[in-house]
Amino acid sequence: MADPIVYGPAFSMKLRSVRLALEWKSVPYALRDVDVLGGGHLRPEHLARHPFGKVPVLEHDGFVVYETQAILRYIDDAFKGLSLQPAHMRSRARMSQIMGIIDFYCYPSMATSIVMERFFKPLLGGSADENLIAQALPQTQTCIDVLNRSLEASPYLAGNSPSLADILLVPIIDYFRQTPEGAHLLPSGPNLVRWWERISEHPGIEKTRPTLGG
Ligand SMILES: N[C@@H](CCC(=O)N[C@@H](CS)C(=O)NCC(=O)O)C(=O)O
Repeated sequence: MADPIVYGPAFSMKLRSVRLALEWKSVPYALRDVDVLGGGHLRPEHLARHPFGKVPVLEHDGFVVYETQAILRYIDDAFKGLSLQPAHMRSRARMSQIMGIIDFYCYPSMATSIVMERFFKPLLGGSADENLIAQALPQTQTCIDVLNRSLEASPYLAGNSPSLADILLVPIIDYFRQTPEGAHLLPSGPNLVRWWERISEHPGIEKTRPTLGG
């Protein structure tokens, strides 16, 4: 079987989660850049892979799948090694719940409104929309509180070992912690801070860390 191919730019948070799942499972893969900033995600060859013109996309032996949660579950099911989904149905339900929380509440506030405005917009020559950032703060705080509570009883979001929920969260926290809002708000979630220190020891984190503006 051919190695899987991951399509998308290294700076994408969701693409990084896909790479992290492959790194965690020690699966070799090829990374094919899609020039999102230059409109490459809207060209016919990429729209054939992802009709909504987004990244990431995974291709494995002729099988093409998009939507990060689906890709992550496929990776865990398709490749041997460390399991990234808890065996017990309630822990698995908790993992799915947290993945939903990350995508629907944390990503829009912490990533789209804060990380994009603080990091990506200035890199592209714009300036941060302070109103948008201010509006995102209450939901960001709720995300920190909910994630912090999930980490009260166990070292990882859905149990004693890292799961797909942790892998979905890592890229958001890695950018967010470097923003002024992250530096200010993250200490209100001490379990989350300890989680970051613990999980960031995995070599895959450094290996997949994007270089911005370099
Ligand atoms: N629901 C999709 C969302 C994918 C998504 O929004 N990807 C962003 C990058 S992280 C993207 O493609 N942005 C380009 C654009 O929206 O034009 C998933 O979870 O995979």
